[in-house]
Amino acid sequence: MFGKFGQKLSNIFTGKKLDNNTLEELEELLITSDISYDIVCDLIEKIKSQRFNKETNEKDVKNILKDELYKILSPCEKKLEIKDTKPFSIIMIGVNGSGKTTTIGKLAYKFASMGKQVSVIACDTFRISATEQLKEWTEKSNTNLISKDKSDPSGLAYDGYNQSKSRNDDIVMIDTAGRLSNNESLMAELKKIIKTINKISDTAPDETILVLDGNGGQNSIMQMEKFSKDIKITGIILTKTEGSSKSGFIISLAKKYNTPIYFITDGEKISDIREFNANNFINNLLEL
Ligand SMILES: Nc1nc2c(ncn2[C@@H]2O[C@H](COP(=O)(O)OP(=O)(O)OP(=O)(O)O)[C@@H](O)[C@H]2O)c(=O)[nH]1
Ligand SMILES: [Mg+2]
Repeated sequence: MFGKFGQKLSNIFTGKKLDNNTLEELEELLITSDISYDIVCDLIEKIKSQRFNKETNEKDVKNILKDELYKILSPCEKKLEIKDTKPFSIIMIGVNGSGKTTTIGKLAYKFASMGKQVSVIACDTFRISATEQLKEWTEKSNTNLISKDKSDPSGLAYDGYNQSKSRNDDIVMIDTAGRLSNNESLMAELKKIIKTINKISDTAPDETILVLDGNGGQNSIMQMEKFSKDIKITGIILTKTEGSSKSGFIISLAKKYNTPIYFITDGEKISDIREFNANNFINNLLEL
């Protein structure tokens, strides 16, 4: 069974010779599928170079599209590997509301279910309810919350990291306040948190993960650009992917940055998180 995209594709490609008209129709179809325009142009060029003036059916085109997208995306399909460094430290960064705290909650649960000992440091001291929100998640996953009212985020990160170390935790995750990358003082604060824990351990933070809203479109591309100017981002988590948007922007990000995409999340429940799979993502994107 084809999804909508597959059906439309078979309407365009009827086994006739591929000409400019069919290519134009394909371009329009690809643009509606949430793939960024730069990538659409590349895909059209690829199909043109392989099939122009040749009899072409929907299956030929589908295979080229899948292959080309897979070439771009598959290098980003990497597992988040928890190394033996104790504690293995993960900091989550991103704009307001992208899903950092919720994702930390889900990961704490996931790691705890794998038998790991986990602490979470509530470094979003900016929003009063943020610690409360994290507390609920750590209670659900039976993991340890480290928080301190009215403390400054980097001081708390420092103390929290040390506490986690003395508990002999396997993993420590650091939640941070949402911030726009053009807010210089908040960006400076983020850099300070990172620098501070790096004073305790050379490898810390072991992972710096940018959490991106899957519905963010071009805006998410800009966020990656801006955050990575100041901070070395080692991975991406894509949230809210169960919605109508298919997060096609991630193809452009993969092409430009090659950053691992560790997880996607698709709901608000604790188990709504899965490892990123390039094949599944492409099938969903192309509605195949
Ligand atoms: N539908 C859906 N909602 C999600 C998902 N992940 C997070 N959310 C929701 O998105 C909203 C924001 O999530 P938070 O985890 O608070 O986001 P945040 O990045 O910590 O936000 P700030 O701390 O304010 O920057 C909440 O209502 C979450 O329940 C997801 O995968 N799917
Ligand atoms: Mg938060």
